[in-house]
Amino acid sequence: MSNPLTDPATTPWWTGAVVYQIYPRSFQDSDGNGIGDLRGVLQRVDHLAELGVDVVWFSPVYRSPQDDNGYDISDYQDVDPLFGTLADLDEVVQALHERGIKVVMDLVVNHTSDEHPWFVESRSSADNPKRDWYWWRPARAGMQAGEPGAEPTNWGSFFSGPTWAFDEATGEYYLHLFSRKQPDLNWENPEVRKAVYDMMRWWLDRGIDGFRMDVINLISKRTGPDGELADGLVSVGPYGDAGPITTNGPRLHEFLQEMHHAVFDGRDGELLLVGETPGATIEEGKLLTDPARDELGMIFTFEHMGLDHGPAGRFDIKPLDLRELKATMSRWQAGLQDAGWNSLYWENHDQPRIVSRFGDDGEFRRESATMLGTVLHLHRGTPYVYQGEELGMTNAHFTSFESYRDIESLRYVAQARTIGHLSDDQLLKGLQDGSRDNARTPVQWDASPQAGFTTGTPWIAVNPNHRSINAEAQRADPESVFHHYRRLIALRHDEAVVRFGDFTLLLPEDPDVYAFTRTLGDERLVVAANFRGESRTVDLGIDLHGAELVLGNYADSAAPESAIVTLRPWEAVVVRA
Ligand code: ISL
Repeated sequence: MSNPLTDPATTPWWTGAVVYQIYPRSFQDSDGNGIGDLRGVLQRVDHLAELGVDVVWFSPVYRSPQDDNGYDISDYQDVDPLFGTLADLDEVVQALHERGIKVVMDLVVNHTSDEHPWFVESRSSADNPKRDWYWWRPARAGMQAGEPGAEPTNWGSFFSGPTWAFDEATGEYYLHLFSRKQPDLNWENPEVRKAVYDMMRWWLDRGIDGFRMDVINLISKRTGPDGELADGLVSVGPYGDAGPITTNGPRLHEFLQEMHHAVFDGRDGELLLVGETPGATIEEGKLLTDPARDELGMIFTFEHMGLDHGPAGRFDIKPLDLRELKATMSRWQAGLQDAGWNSLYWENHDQPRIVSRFGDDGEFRRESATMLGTVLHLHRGTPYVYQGEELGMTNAHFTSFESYRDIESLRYVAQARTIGHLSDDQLLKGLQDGSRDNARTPVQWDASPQAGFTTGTPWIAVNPNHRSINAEAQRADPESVFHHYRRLIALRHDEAVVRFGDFTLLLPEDPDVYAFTRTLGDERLVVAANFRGESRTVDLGIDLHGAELVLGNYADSAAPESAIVTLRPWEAVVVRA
């Protein structure tokens, strides 16, 4: 059986697209206040056009108290003054559209800000008409509301601490899976769903081209029972794991189909709809992305992002076992081969930089960054490039706690300190490896003091390595990470086999080499990549005599002459054979 999404006659445009994620706060500042903004984006649209991306996804620019850098929204239909105005956004959208680049907005509707008028009303009294728009619950049976341990369940939040906040005025608790300033919306209430759909239609009518849906598989959830203790989402602290109980709830597919019919009908295929779905299995992935089901176009999965997590999660990073990465990626390739669609990513605003994580951000930074890009972009699916990934930007390598800004990191440190079993050195190491701030340092445009990001003081420090790693230098160097990403993006546009070809993993047991084929009719590409800083020779089992080099990441890359292939440190080759 072949996947209907791979039929060139009917496939939607986004199966051939590459998406670029902008985290506006860190992209480009235009007014010197140290925070990136929309007029800053206008200054850099040509960078995006030169890179050749098809879509820009904007992390939230809506009105927000910025407790979680905009993922806490107090007005879905306005732009926060930090970032500019709705008119600025219209200008950015127009400038991108003029360059053939579509625009996807972040949709954060599992929760709002506690300063959103809906929540302000909801908390105002127990009989307010909007009370039921959020999850209000009394204290645990037999306990005094507000007392330690009286929360309705024992759950720990994604950002440390409990998921229930006590509200003195009405004596009840509200649910917040993220920070206490991010109360969860109650999707069981049809008025909530209607309000969300109306807002989504308003954005589409303004001319945007799709949505990236934040933690969309949390919208249908159970509110009990207690979760398992230890090794949960937050492994430090006395809290239970809410994950399995609040993820992929019983009405998820019903809600998404309802949303699809209420908002997307009549625009089918025109919109890029990508859901962020932590914890989704392949079975879930198929249900969510099979076009016949009218839910989403594709999802962000998390399995590959957890492979280097130790027992204590993202702040407990261990070396990657490449065999596990290959197994995970190829299971998803196979799982959605006949129905559904993968999104492909190494980075986003929540993840450490890939070159520091799976590559080598020192001696072989250029080689490993280009190798990692090659491997990802040669899979079937829609690739996402996170700002700075196309420059091979590295982790922040901050040496003091004071440099960190992210609420998740700060609250983790605070909680860990109250428990006290980790030393400051261990805690700092955890942040250096795992903090979301690694992805949030300003984009490195040039070698000037603030990397061309701002004329003021940036809200988070610029990485000092911008003096050598920056867009200006890379534009002038044909071997740079930037030009390699340009070639990868062009390859997807030019080669149907990259867009549609079937995926077959080679050498699953090799600990160092990631190799696979992509096949479409008589066309075959062979991809081989070395994840080590030493040369490796492997037998691919495919005769490459006469093969043609499609792409390599060394200036003198050449097509191998036989099945025996020698790859230099972090080398990647793509050949037609
Ligand atoms: O990075 C994480 C915490 O370890 C993830 O679990 C993350 O919280 C999860 O992927 C959800 O992320 C999204 O929703 C969050 C927001 O903080 C993230 O930035 C966003 O991508 C709440 O809106």
